[in-house]
Amino acid sequence: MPDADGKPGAGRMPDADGKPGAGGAAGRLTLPVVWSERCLRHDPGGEVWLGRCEPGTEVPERARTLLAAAQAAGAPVVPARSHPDAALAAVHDPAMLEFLASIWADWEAGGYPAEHGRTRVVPYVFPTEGLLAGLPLRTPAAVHGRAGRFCYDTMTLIGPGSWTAIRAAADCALTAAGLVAGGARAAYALCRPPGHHAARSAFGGSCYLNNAAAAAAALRAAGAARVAVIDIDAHHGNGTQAIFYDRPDVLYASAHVDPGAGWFPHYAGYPDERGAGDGVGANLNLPLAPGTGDAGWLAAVAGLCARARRRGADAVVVSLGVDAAEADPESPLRVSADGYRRAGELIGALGPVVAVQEGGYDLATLGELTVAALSGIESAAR
Ligand code: SP5
Ligand code: ZN
Repeated sequence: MPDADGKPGAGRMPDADGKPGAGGAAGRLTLPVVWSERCLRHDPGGEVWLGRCEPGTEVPERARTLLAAAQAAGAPVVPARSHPDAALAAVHDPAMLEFLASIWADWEAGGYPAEHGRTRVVPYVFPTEGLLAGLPLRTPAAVHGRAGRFCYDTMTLIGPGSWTAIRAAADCALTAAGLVAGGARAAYALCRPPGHHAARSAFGGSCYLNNAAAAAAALRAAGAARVAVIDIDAHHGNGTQAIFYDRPDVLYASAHVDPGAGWFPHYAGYPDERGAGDGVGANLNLPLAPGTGDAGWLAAVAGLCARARRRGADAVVVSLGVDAAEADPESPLRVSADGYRRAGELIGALGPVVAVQEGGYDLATLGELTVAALSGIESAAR
């Protein structure tokens, strides 16, 4: 296991398979990589998709691969510092924090793993608006009844190490935000699990706590008057959008595969979602057709950056998912590593950047893609 002390170890360099190392073509990195070994403790153990349990793509190996690639490119590794729950309560319902912290222990105490072979928390009843129809929201007596209280899909499972990793990922993002608030031009939070699908009181899409939103709120609390969240994950960050939807001080701007063409998160990410109340104009969605490729994707990223520049941003959080890439199994956007590097340059030119890892599921290329984006960011960040 790689240490959090910045020493690259033999045997985990990305060139072990004979390809050039990630530090070669994509460039060297000097920005700090904020990391916690605890991010590896979450093992969703698959995902229930369309009624069947499938292997799932949000696996611990993703984080190991990203860390090895960043270290091979020369980046120093900084251990995540633990932050108080108050930093999370800025963007999440404390009741959801309590749920996430305790549901595995309740599940285990209820005998679900030992007596029934249910090795992960999987919800089956969801208290939607239509189900409640105005009734008060009660707390179900059964743990399996409670399991869907905050979760909105069947793909976001919880196991024994999940909360440890979820909390560590948030600490990575908060630590990186602290480095940038303290004067660093850029920092990279190697968060796992990812976060941009998690809203104030709802989680799903392989996300539990919204790491990028927590970083943006921390930058605001540290004195940035305006923060821009630029989301280049292949999917729309419905959670981040929802958290900041009525706020003028945090721009949310995303380029993503068009939910109108049938893609997750299906219910959000449309171009007419422009913000509410004082936040009108501080939300920008640029949905893209499947198969878009570098030129169209980079034009959209430039559009996000233009909006950030126009509104003014003292600091930038980039939701850095590399699942828009050509080989990614979860999206059809077909962006190249060079496209990611150029997107990084566009974003880095906006100001100091906190890069927060989101998706990216092709283990063979996600390290190279992320290093490319980060090298673009740090070549331009001011
Ligand atoms: C953070 C992030 O990128 N979350 C993306 C979640 C999107 N997953 C929705 C689609 C799930 C279906 N996966 C099908 C792959 C074959 N098993
Ligand atoms: Zn994604």
